[in-house]
Amino acid sequence: SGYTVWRSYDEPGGFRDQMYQIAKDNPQLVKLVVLGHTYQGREIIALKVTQGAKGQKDGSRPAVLYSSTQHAREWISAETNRRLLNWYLDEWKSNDKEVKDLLKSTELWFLLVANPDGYQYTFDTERLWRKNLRDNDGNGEITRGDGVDPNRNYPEHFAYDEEGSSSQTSSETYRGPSPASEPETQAMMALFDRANPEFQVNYHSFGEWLLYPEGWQIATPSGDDPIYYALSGNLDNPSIEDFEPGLSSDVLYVTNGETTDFAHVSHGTLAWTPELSDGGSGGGFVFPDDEALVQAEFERILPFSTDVAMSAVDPANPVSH
Ligand code: 0X9
Ligand code: ZN
Repeated sequence: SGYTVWRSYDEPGGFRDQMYQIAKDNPQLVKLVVLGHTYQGREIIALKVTQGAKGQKDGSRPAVLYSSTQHAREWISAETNRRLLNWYLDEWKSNDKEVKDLLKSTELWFLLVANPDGYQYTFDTERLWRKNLRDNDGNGEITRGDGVDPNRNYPEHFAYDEEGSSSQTSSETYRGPSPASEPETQAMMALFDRANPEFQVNYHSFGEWLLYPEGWQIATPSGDDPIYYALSGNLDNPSIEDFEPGLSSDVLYVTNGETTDFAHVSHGTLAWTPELSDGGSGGGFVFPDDEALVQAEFERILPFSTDVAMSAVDPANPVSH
């Protein structure tokens, strides 16, 4: 790719290759599942990490879902999530007792690239592309007005109002023609059915927030707020250093058809949208191609991310670092 840190989806050694390699290198711990295919035919891939991954029925242990790059340009989310996956595998190999116990009791699911077409497009054509690659005008090529926002297409308050998503195909928050019309949405929903996760962490960028549902309204924080509060921390002591925790619709803006709202309402999954750090260019979406800065960002999210995993066996008694 010509980058130090960043890897595209398709390139040799890119995300797709790496996911297959990780599954191959860790047969006891990792199972690869192809959840579906994009408009351009790319595989949408999830990895399950748990002891005896292949023999163990999916969803038979309490599960956590770490997802990233729904929005194509938010490269830092996929890369820090990839590092999280590798961190668990490395800790297992070095006999970290907590991680060993965790992977005997819990399934960790990784959807590193939730929007493979869009992600690849940001490497090949348009660095700041956000949406998927639905050909909205059906002219056979991808142009400016194409694509659906993968984080507005879920069947939870879909199209509830014009503020939280758009009916205009050219909008950056175009919700798509109908709920779950998009292959990326269907793949994520299939993963929810398969794993029925206790928790989801849906990494995005940017803004340094730790957001939770329900994002379609500001009046009422979600019903599980004691657990959300315990795991999110507060302004004085946020669970991710310098990330402001709070109700997504209040702290950021209202959305509808959004992933974590779907997760919470349809599956009872306690779900967060961490908005990672401002990249400093590209309007904030372009994070520097700098190993030390990327690793520091990963280390910043690590304690919260592992707290969530450690809490899955008994969500009512959350573990906080
Ligand atoms: O708009 C989004 O989908 C997310 N922000 S981003 O800048 N990464 O596009 C935030 C979604 C969080 N939910 C709500 N704000 N309701
Ligand atoms: Zn995003």
